[in-house]
Amino acid sequence: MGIIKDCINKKNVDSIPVWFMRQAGRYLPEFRKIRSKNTNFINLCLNPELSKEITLQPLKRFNIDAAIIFSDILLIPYALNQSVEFKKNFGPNLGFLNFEELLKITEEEITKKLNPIYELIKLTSKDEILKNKDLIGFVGATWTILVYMLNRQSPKIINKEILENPNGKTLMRKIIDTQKIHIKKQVESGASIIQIFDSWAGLLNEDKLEEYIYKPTFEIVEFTKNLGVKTICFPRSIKSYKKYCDIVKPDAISIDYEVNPTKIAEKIDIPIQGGMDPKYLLLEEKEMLKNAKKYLEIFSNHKYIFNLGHGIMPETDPENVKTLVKFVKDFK
Ligand code: 1CP
Repeated sequence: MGIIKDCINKKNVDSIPVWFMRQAGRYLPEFRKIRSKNTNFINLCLNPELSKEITLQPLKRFNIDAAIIFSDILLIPYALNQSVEFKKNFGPNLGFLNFEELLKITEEEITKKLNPIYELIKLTSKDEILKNKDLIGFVGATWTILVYMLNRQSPKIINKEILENPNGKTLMRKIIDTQKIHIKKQVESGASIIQIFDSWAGLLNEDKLEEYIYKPTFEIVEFTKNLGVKTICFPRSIKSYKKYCDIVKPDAISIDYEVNPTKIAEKIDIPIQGGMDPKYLLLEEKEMLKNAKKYLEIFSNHKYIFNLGHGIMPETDPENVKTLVKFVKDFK
């Protein structure tokens, strides 16, 4: 257990807690080396030894406070027997859905398929390097998973096929049940925090938020709280973070880089995470640190976890990440 959890529990901490979304992955040469030998991404996620190695790679380089498990939100469609492939320069490509078959899939079948992830968490949580640090497990939010499963690739806009799909409601219920199974197993295996990624929250209009975002996410947050574990929600580009927090009641909220941090600091009392635009890590050191300072100062009277407003970009130089972490850790 580490200072990220302490911060979410509103305890005082000696330094600003810091970790990065997508910290384990594409920008690290040691990741790319493993990835080049493992062309099937899902199989790599289901290899506990290699996934553990990738999970810990950023902790070997940087003085960060948490590891996030190397996995993917699309392992839920995979567990529900939808094929998932990653095509170069295209992104995820999902197979056709067989609704009747999908509804018959049992908890035992799901946990059997995802068991390597739980093995990865068991192996990783025991590692010395995570002493006094957090191990973050995660799921994609119901809405984001629903979009990938029905659209079968990254969405650009939300069309009628998604919102008016005759099987949509039943599929949502199956996704929620699967998320609960997956969260419970991650927690039992040693995940100390659960982050919920709603990457496509910004694509929905206000009138659809209740049904597709607030209701299912509240249920998942409540379920996770009852397991005794804190949740961080990242409803990327949602119209109102304040309303989201009031309704969904996450333990901490991760903000994107387009939202005005000063307004967020004024309106929201719960611990806040993130915000800085990942593109600043591609700029000169001075520009990058100036922007980091902005966030640190705005949230200086808040419980704040330093992170970005979206994942680290593949073009990022790991040395810049190192400089940024040192700056955050030395900030008083
Ligand atoms: O080709 C490769 O080498 C694979 C790239 C990659 C990696 C490293 C993918 C494919 N997923 C991951 C790991 C991953 N994904 C992690 C663990 C590593 C870490 O964060 O340090 C996590 C937490 C995710 C979460 C994830 N996957 C999200 C939510 C966060 C976000 O970025 O919005 C989403 C939307 C996905 C789907 C996904 N998986 C991979 C890609 C390229 C995508 C996004 C595609 C798209 O834009 O729709």
